This record gives sequence, C-alpha cells and structure tokens, in this order.
Amino acid sequence: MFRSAIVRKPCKNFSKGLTTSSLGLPNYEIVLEQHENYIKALRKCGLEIHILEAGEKYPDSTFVEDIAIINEKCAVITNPGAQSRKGEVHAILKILNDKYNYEKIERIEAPGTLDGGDVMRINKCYYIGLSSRTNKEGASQLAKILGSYGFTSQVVEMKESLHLKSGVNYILDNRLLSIDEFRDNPLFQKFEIIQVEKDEEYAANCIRVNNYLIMPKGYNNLKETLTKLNYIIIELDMSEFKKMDGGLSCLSLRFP
Ligand code: CIR
Repeated sequence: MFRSAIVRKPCKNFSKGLTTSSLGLPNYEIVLEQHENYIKALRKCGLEIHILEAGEKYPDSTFVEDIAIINEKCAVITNPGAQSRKGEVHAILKILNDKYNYEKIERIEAPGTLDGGDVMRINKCYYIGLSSRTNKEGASQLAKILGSYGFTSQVVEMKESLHLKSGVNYILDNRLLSIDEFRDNPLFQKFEIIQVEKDEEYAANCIRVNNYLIMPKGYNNLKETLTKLNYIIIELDMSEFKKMDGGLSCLSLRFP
C-alpha cells in the first residue's frame, strides 16, 4: 500500500530538458494541465501528495522518481547519471528531512551514478538496471544499502531503454509488463509476462497504485488486455511528458 507521494511542478524551462525523442517541443500549458491530472489520479488512488515548487534551474526536475528510492524502511538519495540533473537532489533531500521521518537518509556517492528509473521493486527484491545513467558502482552501492535494511537485489543488464522502467514494470499479482528487451531475461521468468507490442512500448510504463492501474492514454491493445484481467484503469494523457522521455512512474516518488 502506498500512502504518500512527492511530485514536483514542471518548471518553465521544461522543454530544455534531456530527450531522445523527436516528437517536438512540449506545450507548457498542456504540461501543467497533464501534471495536475496526474496529481488528481494519485489522490483518487488514496495518496496524500506533497507538491514541490518547480525547480527553474533544472528542466528535468519534475521527473522526481530518478532522485530517490524510498520504501517503508529507508530513503536513498541518488547521484543522477546526467550532469544536468545532479542538483535536483537538494530539494528532495530537504523535503525528506523536513517532512518524513527517516532515521538516516542514505546517499549514492560518486563515482557511483544511479537514476531511480532504473530501480524496480518486486516484493522484497530490487531489480537495478545498468543503463546509460546507472553504472555498476551505483548499482552495487544501492544493493549494499538496501541489503542492510533486509532487501535483496538483482542487477539487470540493459541494451536500449533509457531506464529499466521504460521497458518493464511490476503491476502486482505476479505480473510484469514488458517490452521485447526484457521479455526473455531469465530474471523475470518467474513472473507472468504481459508482452507490450513494439508500437505501444511507451505504455510499458504503467504504475500500479493501490487498487488502480494508471496507464498512458491511447494504447488500446494493452488497455484491452489489462481490462480483461480486471484491472481498474485510470488513463492519463501523457503526450507532453513523452516528448521529454518521461513516463508515468518518473513523475512521482510513491511510498508507504
Ligand atoms: C531525462 O532524460 O532524464 C528526462 N528527460 C526524463 C527522465 C525520465 N525518468 C524516468 O524514466 N524515470
């Protein structure tokens, strides 16, 4: 069960963030509207939301998921892999210190780098993807920290996706949504894998939040599959975040 989430308002410089997409520039008015709808959806799922002020110096700072790993036992501040994102940690560290009671806030330290988007929790195990943002040192620091709190970890080799959770996500009920890149990975064979087709890959990044499954709007094959499996779906238009390589999971830090 999640009870809380931290989100951060998109800043006016949002369109200056990092991206590999060729979908064009996001429209800031629509970005704000889509972000508000995202917050409403999390509230509908029963979460109390803490909204951080926009970080004007950091165009990608609305993608808070990359900046911390938070669970019922610990909070870990990452060292984001992209230089332009490193300063995003201050606002998250501050809110965790001021509002949430973690005995100690752990840190990933250089030369280790790690983005939260590469970290997927399934029960007591964390899967940590090695990507262009997360290096072996970062993954091993995180595994060690989590190990000291009773969690296990597995490192996942990656080929193409920006982040692990761009391509594979756990939606409870022993099920994973997965694109081709991860489908045959031996680490995931103990789960029921729901294949996300090539033309719907963006929709692999759905988030299960308590009783609901939040998915991006417009991916009808996957929606049909998930509806048949009785998920209670909330669909959100993510067009402007997609232009900056952002998905549903990256817009919040969700925790008990
Ligand atoms: C970046 O490239 O860092 C941002 N434009 C998008 C980050 C998306 N985060 C995520 O998938 N966890």
